[in-house]
Amino acid sequence: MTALNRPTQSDLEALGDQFARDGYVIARRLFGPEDLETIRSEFGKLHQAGGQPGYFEPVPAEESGGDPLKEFPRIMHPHRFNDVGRRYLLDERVRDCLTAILGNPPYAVQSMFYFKPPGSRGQALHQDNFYLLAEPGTCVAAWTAVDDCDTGNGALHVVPGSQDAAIICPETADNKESFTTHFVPVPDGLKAIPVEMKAGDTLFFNGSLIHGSGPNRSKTRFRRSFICHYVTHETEKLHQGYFPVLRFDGSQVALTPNESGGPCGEEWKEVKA
Ligand SMILES: O=C(O)CCC(=O)C(=O)O
Repeated sequence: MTALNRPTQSDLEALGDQFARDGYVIARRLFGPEDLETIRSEFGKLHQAGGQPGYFEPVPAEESGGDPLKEFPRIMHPHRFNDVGRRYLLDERVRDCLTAILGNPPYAVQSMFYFKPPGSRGQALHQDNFYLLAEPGTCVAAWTAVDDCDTGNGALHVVPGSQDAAIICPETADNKESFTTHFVPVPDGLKAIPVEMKAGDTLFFNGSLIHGSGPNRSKTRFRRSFICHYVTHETEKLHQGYFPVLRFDGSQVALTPNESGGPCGEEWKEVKA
C-alpha cells in the first residue's frame, strides 16, 4: 500500500482484501514522524516519572536483578490515565483501517506500550482471544512499531494459516525466552515468520492468529511498540478486565462480562494478553 499517514480508499480496500485472506495485514507508515515523536516522548516521560501504580511499576536498574523488563516493564492500559494513550487508541486512521478490514467500526478495549529494551525476553506464541474472550466475533490487534523492528531486536512473529484456527489451550513457555508463561505450539504444517516493520507501520491481526516474539538480542536497540486491542461490533460478551469498552467517539458500550474460561477452561486464569 502507498499510504502516508492517511490511507486512500484504494489503500483501505487493499487492506481489507489482505486481512480477509490472511487474518493479518500491515498498514505501512500509518503514523508519521510527529506522531512517533509524541508517542516516544510521552511514554519516555511516564517512565522517567517513575511509573503509574497498577499500570506499570518500574524498578531502578540496581534493584532489577539484571532483568531489563523490571526496569522497563510494559505499560498496561495507558489510555486509562494518559491523554496521548487515549488519543492514539481512538485514532481516526486506525478506525478507518479497522472499519475497512471488519466492515464496521469495532470497540476499543485495551492499549499497551512495550519498551522491550536490549537484552529483554520476548512474549511466547499465543492467541489474543484466549484472554479477551470476545464472543461472538473476535478481537483485533493494532500493533504499531515505534522503532524499526527486525529479528535482531525481537520483532513480532506471526503464524500464517492460523488465522482461522480455534483457540488452542496453551502449554508452558520457556521462561528464559518469554516473560509470559503461556505458549501455543505451532500447528503441524505451519511456521512462525518474522514481521519486519519500520517505525510508524501498523500490523493488524485477528484474535486467532498465533503470534509472539523472541528476546531482544541487540545490544543497543529498544523495540518500542504501541499495541491496542479492539473487539468486533457484534461482540456481546468480553472478559471484564477489558472494561470499559469504548466507541471511537469515546462513549462507553455496555457488554456482558464473559467469565466462561473459554474452550480451555482451567487453563484460563488471568488476563495476560
Ligand atoms: O510485542 C510483543 O512482543 C508481543 C505483543 C503481543 O503478543 C500482544 O500484544 O498480544
